[in-house]
Amino acid sequence: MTTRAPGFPDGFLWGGATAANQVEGGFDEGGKGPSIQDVMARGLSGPPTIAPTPDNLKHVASDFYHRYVEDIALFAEMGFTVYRFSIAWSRIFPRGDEEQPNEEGLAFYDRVLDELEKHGIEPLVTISHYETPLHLAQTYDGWISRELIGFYERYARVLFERYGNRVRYWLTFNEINSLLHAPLMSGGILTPRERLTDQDLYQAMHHELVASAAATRIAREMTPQAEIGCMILAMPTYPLSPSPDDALAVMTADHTNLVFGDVHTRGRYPGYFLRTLRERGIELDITDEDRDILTNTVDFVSFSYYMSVCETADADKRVVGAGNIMGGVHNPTLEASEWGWQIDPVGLRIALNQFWDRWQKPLFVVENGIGARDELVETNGVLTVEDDYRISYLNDHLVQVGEAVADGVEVMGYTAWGCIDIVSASTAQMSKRYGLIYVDRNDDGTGTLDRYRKKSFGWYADVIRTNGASLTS
Ligand code: BGP
Repeated sequence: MTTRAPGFPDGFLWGGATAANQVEGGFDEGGKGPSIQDVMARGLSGPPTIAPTPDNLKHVASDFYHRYVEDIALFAEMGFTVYRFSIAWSRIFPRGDEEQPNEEGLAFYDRVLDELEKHGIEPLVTISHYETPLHLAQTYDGWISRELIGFYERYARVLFERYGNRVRYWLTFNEINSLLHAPLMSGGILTPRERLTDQDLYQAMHHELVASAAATRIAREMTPQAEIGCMILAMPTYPLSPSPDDALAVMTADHTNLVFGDVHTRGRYPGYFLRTLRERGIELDITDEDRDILTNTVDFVSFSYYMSVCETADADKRVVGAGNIMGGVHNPTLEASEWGWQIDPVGLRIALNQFWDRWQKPLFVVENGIGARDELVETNGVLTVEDDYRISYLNDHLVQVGEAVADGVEVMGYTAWGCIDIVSASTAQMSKRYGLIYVDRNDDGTGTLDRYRKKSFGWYADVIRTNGASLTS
């Protein structure tokens, strides 16, 4: 094994990422209203309930709501220079359509920012991460309704007003392209997928894109030093065979994801997308004002990366397997995680190059990691997790980030997903762990919630301290 310095630039931001609904808990404290996650006890693996149910692990989650001081101190111990977290919309607007925000909710994030400042950690804030207020889902069917744009604008305005002088980096919607695959989690749309028309789904997409661009416009007016990014679920797609038909199938699959970045960086819909709409008989309600708002393009593009997939035009071979929300056709050359997500570090370099070549905007890897079952063991009298599998996953992906930097791609930073164990978004399990910090909580809700440093904790601290020079390839 040789050690090499992949040459991360000076000032590269190193850290971790979480989402409010998966880490905070305190689901009904401090005046918070319910969000869609409070009725999604099974995540994506079961239907929502009418009202919150006591088996929902997200109600306590990792208890960051009460333990953020300790957790941020642990992040600082690893040397984080950035922490990506989301603000729970329903802490700020408990129903989502009120005129006035909830002061207690705002004060909570003041305290979080205080802690980050104390440790010199740059905040990277996701405005909406899969936690639409439940009232907006139940009353408006989420983003199908144009009214959501106004509610989101008001919410964004309140955040920029309150935190604009403390937060430089903002993301508008988490994995905005997942809307087409997970309409409830991503778009607060309660109409079940089988009854949801393409017309409504694509209209919801348009509303989110307008809201995202509107937030960018508002930020420019209110807090000019802010940098606004979009956030895309990256899923590099390879042809299953060398046939041109498979290559074309890849292009079409890519388009359904890339359109979101295209609009965010170019300020208008691309021709291939207008063709899709025409061919499906979808007529979007797009006003002149919408078109104008969409021209407010982002400063940078952020994305999550966990895996790649294959695509084929051959219906018999088109067997879609497990994966991050959209899944895809199994790649026979790759290994997979325990949850069937195929591991492909090189795909991260490919995604970085593709996005850079296409959009010419600085890129930020804001989610990456492996969900695995961890075992707490005693080593030299200390409880820890010997998670060499996680170290190897993260190492190999970071080496590819270094390769992309060497390719000339502008990469702003890297935040490891679920840097502290949290509840899984897709399966709602605690046992699907991503953390460098172990949280003592089980799938049945038992556990002390105590925190333990995993082996990967010390490993990541070294990577950060050496600005990537300790990575091995
Ligand atoms: C992304 C989401 C995250 C996160 C991650 C891992 O899609 O942005 O919220 O959870 O995937 O997924 P999971 O928790 O399902 O393993």
